[in-house]
Amino acid sequence: MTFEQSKAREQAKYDALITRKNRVDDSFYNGIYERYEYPVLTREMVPLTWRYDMNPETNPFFMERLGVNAVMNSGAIYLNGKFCLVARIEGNDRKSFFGVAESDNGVDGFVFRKYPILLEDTCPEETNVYDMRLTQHEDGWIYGVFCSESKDTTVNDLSAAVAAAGIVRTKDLEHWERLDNLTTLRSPQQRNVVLHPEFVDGKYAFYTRPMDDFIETGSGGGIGFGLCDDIEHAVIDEEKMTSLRKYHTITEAKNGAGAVPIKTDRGWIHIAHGVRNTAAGLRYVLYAFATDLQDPSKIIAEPSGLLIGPREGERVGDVSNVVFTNGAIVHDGQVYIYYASSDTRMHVATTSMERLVDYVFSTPSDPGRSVECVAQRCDLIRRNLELGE
Ligand code: M1P
Repeated sequence: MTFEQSKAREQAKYDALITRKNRVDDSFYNGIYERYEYPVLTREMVPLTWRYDMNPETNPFFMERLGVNAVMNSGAIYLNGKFCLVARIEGNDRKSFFGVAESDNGVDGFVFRKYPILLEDTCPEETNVYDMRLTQHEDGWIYGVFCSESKDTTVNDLSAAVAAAGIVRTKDLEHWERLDNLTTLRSPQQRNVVLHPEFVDGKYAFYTRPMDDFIETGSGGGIGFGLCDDIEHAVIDEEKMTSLRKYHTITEAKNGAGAVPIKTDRGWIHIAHGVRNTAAGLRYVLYAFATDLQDPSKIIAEPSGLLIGPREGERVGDVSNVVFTNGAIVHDGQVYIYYASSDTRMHVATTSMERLVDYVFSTPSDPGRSVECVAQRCDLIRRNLELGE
């Protein structure tokens, strides 16, 4: 095949993907949310200009020169009439970066802007960046909080790394100002940090994830919460605990804040991830909980178990058996939960605010032991049978 033929064929495939209509997957039902037939973003939806050298003289075989391995964990925001995702794009070189993809309806038609985001190079030791959470803060800025990863030079281990929370801000997702990384005085590492959209006691409030180590959270008990005065030089001293890791639950190994909390009349709804260990490795699922409107660190509802788990093709990818979210959008009473599967591609699940509130506040919580879980289920069955079912 000639250069021109290969280019035309790949361009046609790309065009077909970005114009493909997405449909609710009717084979799945739980009443809580809808799943969709196709992912909303995949590596094939990264523009050809980001991957190929389009010049036949310097690229006679029309080869990918800078390939993309995965498009995943995306921050999400509704801005200027568009559903915007700030996706984590992982190059074949394992380095991640961010790119803005926009859609008119939130379920299909996501197209990347012309260029990825080129962050200010303010941290010479930073090797990798990923998983940006986007917060439309009441101070008027849109903040992006992401993982800033550097090599751990204090130990003699080539793969040892240190995770910190990087912070940027913007008004248009086009021009970004980099602020100081978050400092947490009592936690050596941080990942999965989320900025709360409102001031709490007049301060900026962050959900944190204290960790002793890059992979293991160690003594970190779950999702933390801390306040800071100055967002430009953010320092958190005390981190209170909110959603805890618990023995024999979906959060036993670790958990982490995901989407920016959603404000409802009854409380802040959080969609986070929980991790447990299995013989096949770590399993990541999404779960939800609610915190108090006045004290967003205080848990007021904890529906039992997982909200979204990896299913069918979602189970397989670069890091299999994983679903992960770092963004949701509420628009016109509908909730769009963006989640990645197996660190490979992005999906959406949709629900309504009404249904999400009902799920979070009316689903029973986990009693913690099999015998009590069976009693809980028998009670449900008895009530159904009494209805004549
Ligand atoms: O590989 C699964 C996820 O692992 C990390 O999450 P956590 O910090 O909770 O282990 C993140 O690096 C995330 O990017 C990744 O999807």
